Amino acid sequence: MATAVKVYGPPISTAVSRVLVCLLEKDVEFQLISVNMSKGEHKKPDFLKIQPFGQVPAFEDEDISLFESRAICRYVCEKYADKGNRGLYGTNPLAKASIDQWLEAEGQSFNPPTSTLVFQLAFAPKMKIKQDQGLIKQSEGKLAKVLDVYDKRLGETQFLAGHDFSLADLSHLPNTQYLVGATEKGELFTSRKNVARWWAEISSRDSWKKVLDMQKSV
Ligand SMILES: N[C@@H](CCC(=O)N[C@@H](CS)C(=O)NCC(=O)O)C(=O)O
Repeated sequence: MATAVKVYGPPISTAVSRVLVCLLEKDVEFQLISVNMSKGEHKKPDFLKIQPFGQVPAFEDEDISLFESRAICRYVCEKYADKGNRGLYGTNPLAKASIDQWLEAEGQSFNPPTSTLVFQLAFAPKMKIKQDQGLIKQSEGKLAKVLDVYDKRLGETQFLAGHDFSLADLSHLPNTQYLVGATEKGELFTSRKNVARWWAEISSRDSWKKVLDMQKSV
């Protein structure tokens, strides 16, 4: 019998929650293992054996370990192709390439400004770190340009990679949730008609609601 895969890290981490929502979509049993980041557990030698950069998440499936949330999600979709949402990472080369294209757009274009904004606006105040207003303004400008591209695309197709919800959409959930739910920058999303429609749809998936519940229960 297959054992549950292991995810190391707190569910409030954007990268950890990306992996959790993927596992829930794929209906893959998992065990969430706590890593006390305020005590620096993610920088300890034992943890560095599975995540050499000292970041969360780390992931184990039987005797293999992986890091980088998007790589873990791709692995989960391929390894557990027959479980849960079978179309999450496409079922033919073109569908996969289209999903990869938008997944890369998320990682390369969307993530840099949004992760900066999430840190500056949602985490820095709680950590009593001074906000960098210049960086916030610059990131907001970069994000607006990315969202203009998304708004055009989402006026043509229901989801980023086509007619079906995919890993590409899923990967946007963590950062967008913080920006819409915990900062005053949600308007960047809600003021763009097609992006707003897309966000309402992807954020109301049961898998994501379960991740939000996990975040609240920590
Ligand atoms: N690209 C990595 C990013 C991982 C990452 O930045 N994790 C953050 C939490 S969301 C972290 O561990 N920060 C602590 C640190 O860098 O020391 C991924 O997607 O897995």
